Amino acid sequence: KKVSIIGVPMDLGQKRRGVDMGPSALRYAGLIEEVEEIGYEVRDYGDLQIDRSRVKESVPVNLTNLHEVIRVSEELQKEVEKIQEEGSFPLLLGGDHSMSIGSIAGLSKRYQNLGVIWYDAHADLNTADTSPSGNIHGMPLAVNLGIGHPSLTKIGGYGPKVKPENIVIIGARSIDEGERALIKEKGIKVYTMHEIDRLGMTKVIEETIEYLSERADGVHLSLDLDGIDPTDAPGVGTPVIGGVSYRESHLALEMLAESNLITSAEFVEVNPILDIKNKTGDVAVALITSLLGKRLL
Ligand code: DIR
Ligand code: MN
Ligand code: MN
Ligand code: MN
Repeated sequence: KKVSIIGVPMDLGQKRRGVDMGPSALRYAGLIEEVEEIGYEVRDYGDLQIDRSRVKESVPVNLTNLHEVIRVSEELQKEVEKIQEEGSFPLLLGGDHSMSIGSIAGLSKRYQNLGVIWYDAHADLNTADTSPSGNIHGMPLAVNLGIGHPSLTKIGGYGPKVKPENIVIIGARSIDEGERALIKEKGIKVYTMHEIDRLGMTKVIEETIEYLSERADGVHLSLDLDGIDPTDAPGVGTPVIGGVSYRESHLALEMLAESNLITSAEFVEVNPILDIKNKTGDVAVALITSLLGKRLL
């Protein structure tokens, strides 16, 4: 059993500083040791380089820091492909969620039907036309569907990377108008907090596993820590009240571990500057170990 780790200290997909320290926070919280303890051979490839000097470059309207996001995405795509060739489980640490453009560009080359679980308070389905912020971290899922600026949707030389019917969004509670329209148009499966409250997390994950195992040949878990309630995960740039609890999230990831469905994962948007004594970093590491099969007994 092998896990390969890459940190992506990317913070250019949004406008607050601090999320670039996410990978350090997870390593500081004992990530490598904890994963080794479960019995994995861990390779830590360290962090990609982000060039902050490029923040003043001019970009198309409503696509903040586009050029550096493209460069990092291309680099991450290549690194992820290398890890997959090693037959190792890719575990990617963010960084803001724009990194998912590069990670999924690398991952999806291998699969005809890559499934994606998007665990997030947001849908990340904006484009430059619909985004209220111009922040690319609110756009990666649209980009992976092939919707958005061509310089992003064509990363890796192909696209779309993911089919709408192969996506499950879990934990959504802040959805913009353009995102709502896209969800309806494409028929994307979404468990908002309403469905999680009504059905319970057990049912939500059972259904998700059944749904994706019928159609996907690999499943990537893209977990934005802001999916979890801010009382349990305060160290995120865009906290939204009324989220999934720490316990429910553990349950979800333990059930996913048992299903053997997940073939790669990323844990993003940890911002240690906004955190309380690395609480969110600790939560992320605990959830990663659950996903990788840690059990109490
Ligand atoms: C908002 C916030 N929907 C946007 N998105 C965030 O800027 O597009 N995603 N925070 O994680
Ligand atoms: Mn997100
Ligand atoms: Mn593919
Ligand atoms: Mn989010």
